Amino acid sequence: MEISKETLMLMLRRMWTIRHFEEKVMEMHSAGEFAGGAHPYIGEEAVAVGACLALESTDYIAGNHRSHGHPLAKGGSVNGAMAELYGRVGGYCKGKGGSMHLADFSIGILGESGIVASSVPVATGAALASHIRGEDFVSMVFFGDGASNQGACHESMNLAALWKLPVIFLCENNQFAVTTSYRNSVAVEHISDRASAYNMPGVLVDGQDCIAMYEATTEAVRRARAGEGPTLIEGLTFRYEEHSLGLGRVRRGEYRTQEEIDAWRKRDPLVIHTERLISQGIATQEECDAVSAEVLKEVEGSVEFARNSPFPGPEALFEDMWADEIPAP
Ligand SMILES: Cc1ncc(C[n+]2csc(CCOP(=O)(O)OP(=O)(O)O)c2C)c(N)n1
Repeated sequence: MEISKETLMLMLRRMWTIRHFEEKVMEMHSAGEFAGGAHPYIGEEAVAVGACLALESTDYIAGNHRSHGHPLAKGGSVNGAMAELYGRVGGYCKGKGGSMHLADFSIGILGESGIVASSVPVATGAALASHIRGEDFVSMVFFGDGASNQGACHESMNLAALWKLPVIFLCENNQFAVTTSYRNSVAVEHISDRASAYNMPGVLVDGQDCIAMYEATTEAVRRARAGEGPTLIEGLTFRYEEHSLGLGRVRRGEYRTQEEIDAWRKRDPLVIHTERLISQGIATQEECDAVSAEVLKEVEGSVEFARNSPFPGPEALFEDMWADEIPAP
């Protein structure tokens, strides 16, 4: 597939945005600047970026508890993401959602949920809305290997396949649900094999390779828009950090070895993409370094933005709690 230099450089920029953002979040969380859970996405950047760049801004995404990277991959505001984690009014949800609730409908980000697999039916419902209204948008949902065992996931896949809904089921197989390996909890060899039960394509993709993710998602988007129905994509990847900030590293040796972590770190998505850009003469090392430096400044600026944004006041308690009344047809 022919991919423009602009898109290839945007992949690099968005992956660096997520990497720097997550590193800053870890630093600021351990410094006690904000409280609450946060699930680092470091190591999985190519999955979100490759997939989201295959979408239009009018397409929808939904995520899960590990979703800082998804809105950033879709071009969402870095300031808004950081301020939301800080619980400030400048955040995506005016500081009332936090790390697991980054929603921005203006660019198709439906939001996330900490209830494992619960966004899968939400994205399927959005695809149903597109189908019923005769609209052109597709929806895509990110969920983990652990979530792929949940009933809501299978119910959604079945109906989506039956009704040929324009939805993409994107399983980010980072291989562990907290400390449980998918090899001990999933009956098939690959999560993508589950697609055959629902008569839809199941595609196993190297989740460290942004271009491979982009190509697989582009085909799934084409199918969805053509009315051919859903696709299950499995991006095989690895989470570098522990399940959640604040859990500590005490259990690391119990469920994955240092050798395994080191081996996956060698297949870092940013390194793979940068080396490819340089070896194919698309960009120089200096150009790639400049992208990283620019993004780092933006992320550092987002911390200042968050610190300077106020906490929501009690008067905002009931704002945005109910939908506007829907006019009768
Ligand atoms: C319905 C439900 N069950 C259990 C939990 C507790 N929990 C939070 S994250 C998680 C693991 C999810 O693993 P996976 O879907 O593979 O995503 P990952 O964390 O690996 O990205 C669990 C069990 C929950 N939040 N919701």
